[in-house]
Amino acid sequence: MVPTTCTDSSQPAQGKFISFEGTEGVGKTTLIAGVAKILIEKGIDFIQTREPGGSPFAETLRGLLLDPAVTMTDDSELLLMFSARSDHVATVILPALAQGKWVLCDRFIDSTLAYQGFGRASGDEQVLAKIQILIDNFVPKLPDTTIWLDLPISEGMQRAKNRGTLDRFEQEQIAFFERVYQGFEYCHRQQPKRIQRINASGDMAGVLQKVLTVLDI
Ligand code: Z5A
Repeated sequence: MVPTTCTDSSQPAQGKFISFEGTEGVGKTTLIAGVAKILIEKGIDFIQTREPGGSPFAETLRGLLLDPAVTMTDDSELLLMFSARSDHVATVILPALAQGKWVLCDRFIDSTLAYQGFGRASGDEQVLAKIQILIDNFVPKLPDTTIWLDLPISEGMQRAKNRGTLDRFEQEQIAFFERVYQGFEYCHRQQPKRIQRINASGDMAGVLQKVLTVLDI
């Protein structure tokens, strides 16, 4: 997916970078569509994008990263995530923000800490330190706000269970996703101001309302 755009040239520059995070099936895609609808109603310029992916090069890497037929080492996976991210940030996110647009991004750096740092490496301090070095050196802009959709693993899996072929991550066992959840808890503890924890249980309208309140729109 290359980002979709909504343009209203009358808007003053007020770009905001918002990422949406959570374990599998928490409702990020559905929620981002709800936020996008409100931004259109309010005439706020935005782009909608995702990781891994969001630029032509990064989408190519996404194909590799999610392909269940591809095997790679944990370090290779981590570096590919950052290679994709570097291109996405430079060619899509920063230009949009510079034009005053809001950026709605489905997953960003916290997914790397959660999936590669905890899902793959159980929170190993050396791996977390490696990830932090990559963030410090290759991510010039952190999200202004991150929405962490907090939902029990079993509920997310229940929501997502009707999908067809499972990708490379979805094939993991439940223990992997439990560690990923701990990873998001870790991220929230580290940066409680940026990362807003939203209870994602309950109907979509209720979850959307909580998020709109946090984003003040
Ligand atoms: N990954 C990584 O390892 N490291 C990184 O740095 C990054 C990513 C950036 C990308 O997968 C994979 O890459 C991801 C982590 C890894 N792997 N996993 N697992 P993706 O982007 O293709 O998929 P995803 O991010 O996991 O999203 P998802 O599973 O497709 O789910 P979602 O977008 O959060 O949920 P949804 O599609 O909006 O909703 C799922 C279903 O629930 C759907 O039928 C909805 O209608 C329903 N739904 C949504 N909200 C509700 C409510 N409130 N109630 C009831 N039902 C609901």
